[in-house]
Amino acid sequence: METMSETRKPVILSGIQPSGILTVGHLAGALNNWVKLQETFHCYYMIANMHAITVKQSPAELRQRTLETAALFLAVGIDPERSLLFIQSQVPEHSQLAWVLSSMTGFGELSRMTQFKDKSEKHPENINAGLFTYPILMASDILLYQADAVPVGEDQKQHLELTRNLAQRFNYYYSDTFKIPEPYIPNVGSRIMSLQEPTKKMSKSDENQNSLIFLNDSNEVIINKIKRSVTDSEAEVKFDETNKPGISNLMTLYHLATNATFDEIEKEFSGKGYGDFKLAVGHAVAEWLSPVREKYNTIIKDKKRLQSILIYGAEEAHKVAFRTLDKVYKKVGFIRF
Ligand code: ATP
Ligand code: LTN
Repeated sequence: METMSETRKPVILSGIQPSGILTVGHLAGALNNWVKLQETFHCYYMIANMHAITVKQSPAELRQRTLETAALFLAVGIDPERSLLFIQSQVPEHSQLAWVLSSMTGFGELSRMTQFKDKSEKHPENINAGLFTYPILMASDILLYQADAVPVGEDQKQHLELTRNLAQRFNYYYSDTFKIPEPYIPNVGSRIMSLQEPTKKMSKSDENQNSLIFLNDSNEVIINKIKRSVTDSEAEVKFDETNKPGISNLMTLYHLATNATFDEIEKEFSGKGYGDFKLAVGHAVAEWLSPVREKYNTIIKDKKRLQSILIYGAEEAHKVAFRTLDKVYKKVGFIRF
């Protein structure tokens, strides 16, 4: 593999927390896009396990989820020959840069972050400092690799704006050091909603497993979850996100699985009941996800290969991250012998 530093391809960095198994929402809204970006960018794809512990995690589960997340990245088509896949905690520069940046971040700035407010409300028993300074660690993730663009969902745009502000502040105060990253919000991509509360995003930390389609769910489980999904009391298959969020969500899934347009779906199921429609969606989604699950099952069994991909990723990431951190340390006046 050519090393990142030897080429001039623009750099992409993104990450997902291993706080649960990845869902079909991640595939539709992030991973499919990550796979495509490999064609034009140098991609760093990170498992954000340090971010994950800002919410209480069981250590054994976190270890397991970290490997599962890596295996799912590979199963959907992240290619370790072209992209660097690594675990955040294995590259120490992330927390080192975060400390420097934290001395340049205002308490007021962090207090305005809506994700902090949301997560504090969701976990009132554990409003910790890590949850508060979370966006600084995220800024470090991005700035260490001089990323040109960061593919993120809407919910992360505010963190990216803070990242840009911190980079500009550092560059202005010391001298040009960091590239100012742009948000990369894909124009194609879909938001998949919870199967049980279709006005809410499908979210891997949802406690109700029936709301989620995991990327490694069996066909039978997928079909059953979709059969039991919440819909409205009418009987018309029609795309209307406001009045028919459940059916619209199933139509989005059917569209993603089969490529059929919403018009075609409406025609195909006109006059048929929701039962028939749900069954068709269940089968289509099962068929769509089967190859991912099969690849995942093979990859997760070969722990040695998985480990060596992750070790290689961390070593290469470290080389790039170290160069940036070294400059930062020099500029802030940390003595080096
Ligand atoms: P958590 O529940 O652990 O807070 P999450 O499941 O909401 O997390 P993230 O890990 O924050 O998901 O998501 C990572 C990326 O995947 C984001 O960029 C987001 O846009 C995308 N994504 C997550 N869930 C969905 C979804 N339901 N539909 C579309 N995109 C999604
Ligand atoms: N906060 C992000 C995950 C994340 C990330 C990053 C995304 C951590 N570090 C750097 C992009 C770039 C989330 O919860 N989706």
